Amino acid sequence: VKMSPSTDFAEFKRLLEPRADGKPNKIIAVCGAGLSAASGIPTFRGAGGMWHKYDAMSLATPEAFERDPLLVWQFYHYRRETARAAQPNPAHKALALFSLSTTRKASAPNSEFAIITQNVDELSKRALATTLEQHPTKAKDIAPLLEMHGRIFDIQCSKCGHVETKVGRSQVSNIQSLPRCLKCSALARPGVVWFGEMPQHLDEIDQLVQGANLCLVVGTSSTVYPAASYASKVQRQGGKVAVFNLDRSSGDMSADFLFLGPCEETLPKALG
Ligand code: BJW
Ligand code: ZN
Repeated sequence: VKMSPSTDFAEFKRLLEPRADGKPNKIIAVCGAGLSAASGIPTFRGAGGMWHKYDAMSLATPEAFERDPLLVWQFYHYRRETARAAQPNPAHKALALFSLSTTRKASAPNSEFAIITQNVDELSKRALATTLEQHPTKAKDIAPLLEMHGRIFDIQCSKCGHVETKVGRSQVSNIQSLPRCLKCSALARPGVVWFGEMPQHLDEIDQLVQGANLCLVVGTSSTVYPAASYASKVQRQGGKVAVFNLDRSSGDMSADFLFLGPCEETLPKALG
């Protein structure tokens, strides 16, 4: 019989202690929209997942873009401006500090770490950049950060796939003003991954999931695949799972640890 998940931080921290066999603990964090909620970025499902009268999920699809590219661009333009104005919160900062082997070794000596995020807002990257200014670190001592659903600031050609990063503010007032591909001049779209499309960095992610013996599941409803499958995969190979979520989420009763509450409070406590 499986016991219900532990809620004990001290017991969780024992998972971060060096292993008896001398091998490093291999830790991954699988993150979702709840990680950025405290930064003022609305989540997709439940309260906050609405834009004007539209459900966010119905606009984040290839079909919606084909039907009404102007509407979809206006939705993404709004979300870009929200993300641009937002600041990383204490949960992003805790993950960033945990991403540098120099700062991680205080709480998790002899460990490896990687962040797999479904978020497209680049707040994890910005938190890492700030942390690196405060703790200059060699490149090899920085944990990988894999943005599997792309980046909201990228634009991608809907025809040839060409991607431009760090593009300025786009004009989205009418269909003629929408961004176009610099290579083939076809209509461009946001550089994010929609349903039915292949998430990014899947080979590297699969390697990390396969090697992991601890999976932190942070602020995700765990309803979107393949991200939703990583925790159970880690558990099947003998690893542990710790869920950090404001509310109940899919599969959380199978977790080894369940920290219900805002992750901007629980993560710094667990990883600090
Ligand atoms: C807090 C908090 C606080 C609030 N603190 N917590 C297997 C089974 C069934 C279906 C499939 C399957 N495999 C694939 C599919 C199809 C499909 C899928 O998953 N469908 C499901 C709906 C059933 N998946 C795909 O199509 C994916 N591609 C794919 O599978 O390719 C083929 C493939 C083949 C083989 C191997 C691998 C792949 C692509 C999925 C793309 C998802 N795209 C979106 C939009 C991105 C662009 C954009 O930003 O607009 O990604 S949809 C949306 O959902 C977005 C998110 O990244 C994603 C996940 O949402 P998330 O982050 O979990 O947010 P919420 O809102 O759901 O949850 C927030 C949580 O935070 C809640 O739990 C709150 O309680 C919590 N919270 N405040 C802590 N302060
Ligand atoms: Zn093109």
